[in-house]
Parts: sequence; structure tokens; C-alpha cells
Amino acid sequence: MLYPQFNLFRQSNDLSGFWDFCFDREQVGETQGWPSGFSHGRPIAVPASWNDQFEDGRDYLGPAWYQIRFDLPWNWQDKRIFVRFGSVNYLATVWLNGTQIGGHEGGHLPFEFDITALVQPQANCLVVRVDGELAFDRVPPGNVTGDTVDFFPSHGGNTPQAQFDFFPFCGIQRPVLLYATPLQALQDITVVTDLVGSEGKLRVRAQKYDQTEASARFSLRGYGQDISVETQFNGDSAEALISVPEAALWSPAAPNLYELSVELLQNGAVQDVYSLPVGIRTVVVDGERLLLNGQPIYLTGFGRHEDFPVVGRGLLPPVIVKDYALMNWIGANSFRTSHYPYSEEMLALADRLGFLVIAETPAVGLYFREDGLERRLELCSQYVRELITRDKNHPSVIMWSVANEPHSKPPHAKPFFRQLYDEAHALDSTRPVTLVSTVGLAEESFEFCDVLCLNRYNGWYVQSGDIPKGLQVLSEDLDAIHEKYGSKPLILAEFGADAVSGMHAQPPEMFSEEYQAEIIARTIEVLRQKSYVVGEHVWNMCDFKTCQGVGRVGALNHKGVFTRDRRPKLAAHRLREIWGAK
Ligand code: BDP
Repeated sequence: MLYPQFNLFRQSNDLSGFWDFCFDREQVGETQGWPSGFSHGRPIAVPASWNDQFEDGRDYLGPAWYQIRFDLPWNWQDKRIFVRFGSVNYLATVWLNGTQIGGHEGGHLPFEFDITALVQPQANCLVVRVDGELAFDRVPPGNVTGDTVDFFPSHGGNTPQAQFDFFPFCGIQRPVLLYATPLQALQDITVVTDLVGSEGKLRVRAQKYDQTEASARFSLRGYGQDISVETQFNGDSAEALISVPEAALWSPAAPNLYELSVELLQNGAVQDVYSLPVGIRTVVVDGERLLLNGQPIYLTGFGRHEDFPVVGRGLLPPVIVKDYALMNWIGANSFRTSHYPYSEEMLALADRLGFLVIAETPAVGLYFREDGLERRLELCSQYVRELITRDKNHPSVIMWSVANEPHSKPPHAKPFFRQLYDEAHALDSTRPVTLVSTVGLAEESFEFCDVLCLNRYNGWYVQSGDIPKGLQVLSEDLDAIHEKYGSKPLILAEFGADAVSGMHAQPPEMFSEEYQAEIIARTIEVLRQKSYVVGEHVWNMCDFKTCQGVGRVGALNHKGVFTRDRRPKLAAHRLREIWGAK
């Protein structure tokens, strides 16, 4: 799936701004004709979550309606025209000029519609109904009843009733783009890179919308190279191999990016062009090591969230820039997109700035009770497909994570994840696939995962208040998992402690900044003694908003080493000493 681009052949118009908005608590929108436009809306900012924009909307999860009117630019005749949503949480139904053009389930991946036949030069009305309600057969799930699932911050219930530990922000959370391509246009591009000695090998494939005769010209430029290969389309796809002598490789230390430009040609005339940055690099699991370009890598960094005051989970580019600056300052080289795919804008900067990314699907809080299971599997597999389709060309993405902390005890968990693992590998044979587990020894899917990712809170949720005891248990636990699942790399994907900013204690006590700094530093000492550990991701980079519950003071998870407004706690300074400034 190509991100909209602006060039001689393509244009894109960002519909960000103030839209009309209303809640639909009585669910009357459709019967009252809102799909054709409504007149009682109040202004809302797009993109952003709605929850913190209105006092009466904080815990309201939908349905709600959005509307915007637009004209087309004067020169969009004879174009193929699309409307593309970066993400809408959770269920979206979309109408253009009163006609339903489609829908999408899942809150963190893009979807688009070809609106060429319906769109008018002027006075178009785009309406979106958004339903973010939590349900047992949605992924991630919520409002789960019965005793099968025990989610700890919910002792006594949490509000809203999410089956995961972050606020279920709702709405149009990433940009809505209107874009135009030529009628003969490229639909997708896939780039896979490899290395033979110092020579970079690129396997590139272009797809177009139709089967008409055409050829593709692939041109790679940068670092003194300007290489072009032309090849015929076979049906709707064209493939080529490009060799790059003395390739300038992509890595965190030197995030070198070539520019690949793909031209669609008919009778020698260029019909369409799409350019994308390409990083030449390999990622390989070799026994208990993880290799980038043939060299062992060790991940330092965080599990994170897309979360900021007022915008909620809405895309806010200055925060992205700030967060990379802070990760750079602290010496992080990587992060996991816990617990859902992050914005395309975030990943584009990871490519440019040289960060390694474990890209995760929204499969968090999964449980395996029979009711709704088939639907949850369908959704998870849709997410794997959509995530890989979207992010396959990012050199920064080094691994796919198909779930976080599933409640994997029932016997159907293993075949469930085997299917997701196989699907991920079928779509992308070049990246390792993992699953982030909390049960460790009992996680049978570890048998086939390429890398083992583990979350552990020794000295916090268990062995609370006793760091030495917690770390002794952790050390034995890691060795046992390593022994059981053979020689595979292991990443401690979450560890840490809540610290309420400004709370201090000597000797360190739980919830103080000192305790958090201590547990993080001492855990890292344990990890560094284990040859099979290839990464340490502290939970979390920043404090983040959660549902209300007795375990979450101020409806925040305080495990950030930065506050929610990005100020360092003691642990951030300690980490900076350990990880070293770049
Ligand atoms: C882990 C979850 C994460 C939570 C964290 C915590 O993966 O989403 O926020 O615990 O409790 O189990 O802070």
C-alpha cells in the first residue's frame, strides 16, 4: 500500500482541520439521514482522539459521526481519486454524498476507497460513523464478562472496561488524505534487500491497477550510484533485480537511504512515478544472536505508546520529533510499537534517523474462550496482512510481533499463533516473527517464534519491594526459558516500575523515582550477563493515559522514564549513563 505522494503525476490534499462532529448516544444517525449530511455538529479537530476534546466525551466510546465538505482541485479531471484514512478507532463506516462507500474494522491501520465514480467537482460531503465500543469479539477486546480473564488493574473493575492497559482513545486519529493518481497508475511497490559481500541486491516488484501492456523503469540513486533497469509488466506486476556495488548500508549508526523511483511507461511515455527511500540491510537470526548486516545487534530502548495530552492517540508531528530527540539523548536505538501499529509518519522518521523497530499488531489482551474466537482469529490475521502490506518497505522495521501478552493457556492458543506466524512469514520471509509473552515457560508458541520476547515485572508486580529477590527469580526464570526453547535470541520487552514524578525515597521505595531507577539499572546488569539476551526495552518511555482503576493513580500508568509531557525522571538520567549518549 503506497503512502500518497505529491509529484508531477500525483497529488494529495490533506483534509486535516476542523470537521463537524456529534455523538449518537441513541444510535439514531442512520434512521435520521445523517449519512447524507447533518447540520447539528460541533467542531472537532481531525486528526485527534475525541475523548479529551470534550468534557462529555472522555469515557464515551461511540458511536459518533464526523462530516466534512470539500471541493476538488481544478486539475483533477481524468484522474483516479481516492480517500485514505490513516487510522480510525475502531469501526468506521464511510459515506460520500449520501452513498456508503465502505467500512473498516481495526483502529490502527490505513484503509482507502476509490471514489472516482462518485466524487463531484464541488460540494462533496464526506461522512464517517465511528464506533469505538469495546467488545469481547473485537481486537483488542473489552467489556469481557465471566471469570476467564483476570486483568489486574481491574480489581473492582476499570472504566472503560478495556482488556488492556491503555486508554481506548476513539476517533479519526491519523490524517485523512484525498489523493489523485493518473488513470494508468502504480498500485504497490515491494522492495527486498540482501547482501552478497559488499554488493547490495534489491528485488523490486511493482504492481499496477490493470493488465494493460506497459513497462516499469526502476531507478536507484544515491551514494554515487545511478542505476536504471527497465522491464515489461507481466499482467499487473513487473519485477527486477538491482545490484549495487559497494552498497552504503542502512544501520542505526549510518541510516543511509537510497532513492528508488519507479516509472510506469506506455509506448515509451511516462504515465506515473512513485519514489521511495530504500535502506539496504539484512536482518538474520543466527542461533542466539540477532544480526543486522551480518553483525550482532543489541537493542536498547522502550516499549511505548502513541499518547499525549488533549490529542490522545492523534498524530502530532512535533511530539514524534521530540520523542526521537529524547530517544537519541538517552541512547536508545530501538522501540516496539506496543501495542498496535504506529503512524506511517513515525516509521518514516525511524528510517531516516536510524531506529530499529519491532512492529506489533493490535492483538493485545487476547484470550481464548471459544465464543468469538473465530472472529478474533480472522481479525488478527487481517491485522498481520494489513501491517505487513503497509510497513514491508521500511528498513527500520526488523521484526513483526503478532501479539502482546496473550492469555495463552488454553490449547487453541498455539494453533491460533501458528497460523499468524505462518501468515507473517508467507507475506515476508525476510524478517523474524515474534510474540511478546508474559507466561514465558508456558508459552508454547515460543517453540516456533524466531525470537523470544518476554515481559517481566520482578521486584514490582511480583517480589514487590524486594529488588534483589526479584532479580534472582528473573535470572533463573530467563535461564529456564532459554533452556526450554533452545538456542534463540531473547529480548526483555518490558520491565520497570511505576514512579510518580517528584516522589522520592531513600532507601528507595516503590513508586519513588529512586526505586524505578534502581530496578531498571539492576535488571540491566542481570541481562548483560546472559549471552542469549539481545535486547532490553524498558516499559515505558513516557507515562501514559489508562482507564480508571485502583492500580492507576490519576488514570495514568507511571512507568514512563519521562512524564507524559516528556520531562525526564531520575531513571532517564540513569539510563542515559548506562546506554551512553550516541
Ligand atoms: C504489561 C503490559 C502493558 C502494561 C504493563 C504494566 O504488556 O501493556 O502497561 O504490563 O502493567 O503486562 O505497566
